[in-house]
Amino acid sequence: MVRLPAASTLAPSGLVGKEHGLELVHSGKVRELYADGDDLIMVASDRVSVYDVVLPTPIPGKGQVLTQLSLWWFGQLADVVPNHVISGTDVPAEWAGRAIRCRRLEMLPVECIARGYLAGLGLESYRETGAISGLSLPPGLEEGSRLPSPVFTPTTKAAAGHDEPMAFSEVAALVGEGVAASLERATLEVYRRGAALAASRGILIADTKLEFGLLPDGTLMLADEVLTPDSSRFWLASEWQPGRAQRSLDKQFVRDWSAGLDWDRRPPGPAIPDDVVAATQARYQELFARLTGGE
Ligand code: PZK
Repeated sequence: MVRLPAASTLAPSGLVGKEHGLELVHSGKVRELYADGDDLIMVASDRVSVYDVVLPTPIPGKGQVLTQLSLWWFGQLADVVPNHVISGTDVPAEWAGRAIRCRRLEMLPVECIARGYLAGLGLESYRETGAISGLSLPPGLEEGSRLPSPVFTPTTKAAAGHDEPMAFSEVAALVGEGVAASLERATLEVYRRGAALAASRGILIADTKLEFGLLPDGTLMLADEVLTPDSSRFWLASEWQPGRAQRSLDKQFVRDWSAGLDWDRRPPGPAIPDDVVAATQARYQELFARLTGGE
């Protein structure tokens, strides 16, 4: 069994920042993770990435919207699988609204992806082999097509470079047969429940990436963020049209604007103009209101 590293071994000390008296244990493209005693505090920034490049201009309010959306989904899905959330309010005041106090888990080294529509790497795999993660799909599907039923397409968690697809047997070899089966079940059930709820509000969730961890007693817990536009592809149902690339509900303004620039999609990215920032900000807020509204 893999032992949970002590907080001080998660990142080499001397390289970690100290802010608010908390130790920075992980810095992602758009989020930071701090240790607070036995707990972790996950902080979402307003940074935005397109084509895997973080742009120099923040989208004000993005971190708050994604944090509140994730908290809302954790609540909606709590009967499917328990989650790592301790509190969305008991966080340092400067991060109020965009941070979550979480339980520290033994994270499982698998990116758990569920796909209900053909896009991204799932589309590439289907075009090359007619299958995704070893699961044969019917012929004649197009970009954006809905799959006959959602599929579990786990990948490795590469520290650097690209995540590689994993067969179910490879997941089982890493985490054990029982945990692997639980990961597949929980991933597909979270996706089905989330996609059905979103669809009832005019939003399609094409795919989503989930991360899980274990409590010391072996209980499987949903961790990280859940069903946010940074972890999932959201499409407007009214615009959905298989056979072409679908418009991303959140970042389309940024993508459309950047497509007209002389930028090779390598860092550093270009600064985003005010009108594109404002339109993108409005998109995030609209997405949140649509999904969570009408409670
Ligand atoms: C954990 N990440 C990803 C990287 C972030 C997040 N509950 C947990 N217990 C232990 N470890 C993690 C979690 C969670 N969630 C998550 N890395 C470790 C990550 C960078 C920034 F906000």
